[in-house]
Amino acid sequence: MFCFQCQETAKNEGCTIRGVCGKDDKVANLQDLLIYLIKGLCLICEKSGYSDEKIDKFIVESLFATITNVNFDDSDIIERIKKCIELRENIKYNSENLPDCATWKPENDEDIIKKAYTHEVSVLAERDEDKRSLKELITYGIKGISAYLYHAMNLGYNDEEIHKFIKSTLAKLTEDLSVDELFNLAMETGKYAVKTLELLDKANTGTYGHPEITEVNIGVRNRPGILISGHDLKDLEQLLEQSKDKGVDIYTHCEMLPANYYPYFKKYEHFVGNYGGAWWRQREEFKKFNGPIIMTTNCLVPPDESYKDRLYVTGPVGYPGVKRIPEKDGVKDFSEVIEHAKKCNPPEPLEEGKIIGGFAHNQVIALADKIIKAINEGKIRKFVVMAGCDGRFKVREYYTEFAKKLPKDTVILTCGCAKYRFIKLDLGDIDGIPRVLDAGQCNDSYSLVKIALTLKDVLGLKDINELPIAYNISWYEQKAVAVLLALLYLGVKNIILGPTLPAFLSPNVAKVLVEKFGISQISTVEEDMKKLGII
Ligand code: FS2
Ligand code: SF4
Repeated sequence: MFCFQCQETAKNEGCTIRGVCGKDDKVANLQDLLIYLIKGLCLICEKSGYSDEKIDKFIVESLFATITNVNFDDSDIIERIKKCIELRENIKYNSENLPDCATWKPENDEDIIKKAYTHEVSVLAERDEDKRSLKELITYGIKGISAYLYHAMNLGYNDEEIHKFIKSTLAKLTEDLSVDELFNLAMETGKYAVKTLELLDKANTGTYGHPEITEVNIGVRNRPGILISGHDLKDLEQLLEQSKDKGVDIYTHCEMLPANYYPYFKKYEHFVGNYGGAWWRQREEFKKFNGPIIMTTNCLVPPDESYKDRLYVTGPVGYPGVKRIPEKDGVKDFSEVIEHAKKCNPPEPLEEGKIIGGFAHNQVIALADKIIKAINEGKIRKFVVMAGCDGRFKVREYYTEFAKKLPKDTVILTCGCAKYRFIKLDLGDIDGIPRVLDAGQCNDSYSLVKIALTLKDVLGLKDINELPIAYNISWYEQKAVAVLLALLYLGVKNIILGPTLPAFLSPNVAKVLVEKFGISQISTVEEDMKKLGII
């Protein structure tokens, strides 16, 4: 296996024996084969002009399944590979002069496994280091776009143009493009990341209303509970509806926390609040929760035997031996989970208190007058975007220290699980405006873009880089790659990225990003504050 798609990749070079995430070589190789064949499927769609919603949905969900911490189940990936070939074979196409990725057919599962272990389906099949780097940057950006689009589609929002972009771009990756062509395609990926984030924002707010300032309880009640993690709001809606008046409580975990900010979900009396912190603490926290846990998307950590039988997966998520929520025509059946919860003890308390959030674009724009006044009076000197992902490595303590040391006339804009490094600190407020404004999940990154663009207009600025906003972004998985490409597409410069630059950036590609966009890696808190003009 060779995988270097996430920030925790071994030695910041690549996982070659087993993933730091827990993915074994069989699953990693099967995921490579799945992507190889999806590219072939896209090529055939392009060449034949064939298009159908089933294929679009399949591509998006399968790419999502290959994102870090989503799917660890080899049999699930094998089924997707078979489906990919079946969909392809239903299209009438001329196989002459087509590459292997568009024509290869297995006889049985053994053939699939054998093929997955071949060099030609691996990331390393591209020998040119710079082309490989750009191809993977694009592929990971498209994985992120697919995840965002998947959620929007679940809520009945879709955009044909985004599917077209995904298919045409993945098809192009089978050709021998120049470094310049690939670079342009990476920028184009950023454009579609913005478009997809905007669509998802429309889907979420159109369905559940605009997030509003909310105090989220982080303690527990004394009834059995169900913990729901990941990002899918539709899953949460169905769970809340099916579990009301059943004597169980519902708690969010990690990236599901921002669901508490939506007006729509507040009507459920048994929707109690949030339990625990960022994804990487789940082994210790799930043990103490005592009740069933549902993973709707990433980040899943390979479960401990002590709670594996309380774990349920759905959508693109998979883990061998873990129960899947039954689904028919888009309706999920949570009855088994609810019955399971009734037999469990209430959750053990981890902490008490509240998290304040709900500062998505609509809420922040509603506070615009107050914010502009504070800026004009010099009470707010700078906003610092500290958004993205959290991770296991100790080096991420940097983000807690950074937040603590920020001068009192600065405000943090956050979203994603990166917030868990500082959201529970008491950083105070500026004239009633909290110093940490949480816009939501990483899926809500569009909110931060919209806030920046609105401020730019209100302040009468020409360039997004003239705003008093500094960017200190932490990344982990491929949705963050899509968000980074979106920011670059919007022309945001001088982003500090950490805790490390992606291993998949070759020295030459990294150099171009540094020269063109001023991207740099985190160093020390003091140095970075100086670099960002904060101190
Ligand atoms: Fe955090 Fe993990 Fe949100 Fe990422 S829960 S790192 O996949 O999607 O952000
Ligand atoms: Fe390694 Fe990350 Fe790939 Fe997992 S997803 S195998 S940790 S690079």
